[in-house]
Amino acid sequence: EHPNIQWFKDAKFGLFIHWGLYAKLAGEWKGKRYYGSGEWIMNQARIPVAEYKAVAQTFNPVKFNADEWAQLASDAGIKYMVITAKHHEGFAMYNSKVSDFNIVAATPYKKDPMKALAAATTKRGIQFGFYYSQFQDWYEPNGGRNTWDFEEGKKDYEKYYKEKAVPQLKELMTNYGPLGIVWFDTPGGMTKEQTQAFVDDLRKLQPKSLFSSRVGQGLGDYKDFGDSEVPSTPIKGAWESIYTHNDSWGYIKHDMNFKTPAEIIRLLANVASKGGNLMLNVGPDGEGRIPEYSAKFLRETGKWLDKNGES
Ligand code: FUL
Repeated sequence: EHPNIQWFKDAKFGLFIHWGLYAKLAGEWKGKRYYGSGEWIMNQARIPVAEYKAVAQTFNPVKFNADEWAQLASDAGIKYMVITAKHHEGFAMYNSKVSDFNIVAATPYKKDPMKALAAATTKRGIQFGFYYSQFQDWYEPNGGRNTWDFEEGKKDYEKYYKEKAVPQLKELMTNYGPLGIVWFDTPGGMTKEQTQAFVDDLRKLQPKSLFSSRVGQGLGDYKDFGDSEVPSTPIKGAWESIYTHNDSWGYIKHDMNFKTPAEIIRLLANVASKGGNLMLNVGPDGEGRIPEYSAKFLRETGKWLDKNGES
């Protein structure tokens, strides 16, 4: 068991945030609408890297306000926040020296929102963490799963890990203070030995951070179930269920299927009764705003938790 697991076991409620260039596209590409998993639009629409890259020039989330987001989380009774530092699209939402495809170097916004968010959450006693897509990277010739620009047979995954994924993870684990969680996702084909070496290397930087189970090979510090899955019976040990507030992780402007406060509370109660945490996702838009219904329903959830002594 990880020596720092207790806060996680007690947490019950986390906030997941999917935010990247896909938020700017908002579920639409060249007049065609997509539904579900807005963060997959580059893949769904087979958008060539050269065209996707240009989206960055229009990404200017001037409405982003770290204190508002962290205060919302706090009002909702949330104890930890995990945000996408880099999703499968390969775009770093922070100031990265490793790749120019990042919010500071490639957008008119030019600022690092993660710095402000790390500070705003820490100030409110919320554990802060990063999601990082360690294998899938559709922007890189050697990253996982872009087969529309790059030939699978020519990929050198080792090179991608060595030159992008590991150095970026090291930046994230060095420049943003203590992280509660590093949330890995969709492991590639690394063997157990390779995964162990990868984990050991990163652990040195932040021995107190918890690693999600999607690092692969059973080497995470707690268990994540599938997307939108609650186990049918109580489970011992530390674990988490992940759900999104509407039907997509990343922002889609034509998705209004938000769970009501009553539905969120039922979900929380179901997960808690089986001994786990619920990490509920919101998808801020390309301007940097959390959707109005997410903010409203999260606040109402928080009020209910307050009144019923659960928080
Ligand atoms: C999945 C990803 O592929 C989705 O885009 C999303 O991030 C979800 C939480 O995990 O595996």
